[in-house]
Amino acid sequence: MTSLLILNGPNLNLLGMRQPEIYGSEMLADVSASCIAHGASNGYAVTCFQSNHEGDLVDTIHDAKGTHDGIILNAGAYTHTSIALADAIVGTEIPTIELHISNVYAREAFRHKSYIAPVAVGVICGFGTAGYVLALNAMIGHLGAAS
Ligand code: CA2
Repeated sequence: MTSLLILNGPNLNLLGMRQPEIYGSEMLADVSASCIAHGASNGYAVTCFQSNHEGDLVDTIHDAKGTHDGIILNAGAYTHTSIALADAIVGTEIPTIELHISNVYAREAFRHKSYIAPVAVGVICGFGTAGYVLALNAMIGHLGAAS
């Protein structure tokens, strides 16, 4: 079965607990459950992982090689700073979609820079937590088109 990894970076464990005007009121566990159910109903295995630590995220991308066929990555603030995450995506050659809950281009200028976007298949942002399922559908379409 094709396997997809949803990887969430720093502070996304706070989803649903703070700043609902930006990030909505859904908890990360509920978003993850919806993604797993959506994957299952389309014949895909979905695994979700969150870490606040850059190195853990790098390790998880490395470990995804040979296990997962695509990655949906909301790298949080590391999107705007992390060459290490970009290098991990390039190094593993796993198709990756960059995802953001908020429209980062309607926010502070420092959120307009992404180290992930140039090495990603594409970017989805600004659709709230619904973006996770949008990204899953995009990855399913991308992998289907590639095979
Ligand atoms: O919009 C997104 O998904 C972001 O990746 C979220 C990051 C932010 O640094 C990026 O620029 C855009 C921040 C994640 C913080 O998540 C929270 C969720 C609820 C309450 C507080 C923080």
